[in-house]
Amino acid sequence: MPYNKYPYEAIPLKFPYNALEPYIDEETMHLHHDKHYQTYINKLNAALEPYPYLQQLTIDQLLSNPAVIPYEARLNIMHNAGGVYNHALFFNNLAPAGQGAHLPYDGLLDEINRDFGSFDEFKKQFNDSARGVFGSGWTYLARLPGGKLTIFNTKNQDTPLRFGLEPILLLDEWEHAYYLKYKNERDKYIDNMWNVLTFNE
Ligand code: MN3
Repeated sequence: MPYNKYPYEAIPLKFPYNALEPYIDEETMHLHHDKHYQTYINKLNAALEPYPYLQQLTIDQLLSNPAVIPYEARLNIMHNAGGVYNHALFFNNLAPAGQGAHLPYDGLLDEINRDFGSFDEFKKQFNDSARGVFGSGWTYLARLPGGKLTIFNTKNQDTPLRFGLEPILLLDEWEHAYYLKYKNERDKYIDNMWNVLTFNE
């Protein structure tokens, strides 16, 4: 993912805060982007401040190789770097309904058909996986080192990078992502998100 290095800054949304209505409301987008994501940015910068050599690494390098981080700082840096990374990717794979690529582009569609049978079957498996997230976490579509696609969940702010996987699409299942609008109806949020999830080549 093309992303800036330390000191990190929040990447602005590519669309107005109300552009995902009625699927995601404007207040949720403000809180999610300007407060939650920004807090991860602030905490990551603070956590990296004492470590000049870690500041030289990209966020992908940090997340792919936690062993380079001193043990006493590792959990905190991995949590906040994961929060920055996951949210940057998540906001980048959203677009207003009717804009952006809400269906996979040709090459990816071929891979999805190959590995899941069809796009509808892929969505069904992704939704099933998302419904299985217990507590706070994410559901990912990612590419394994051999090229095969896979769907899996991560806990808290974990990312697939340390397993050598290439992220393609992800869905935020933390309550802050949906609770204002959907309350306890997380399944409805998951279904509705297909109107605004977008595939980037
Ligand atoms: Mn979130």
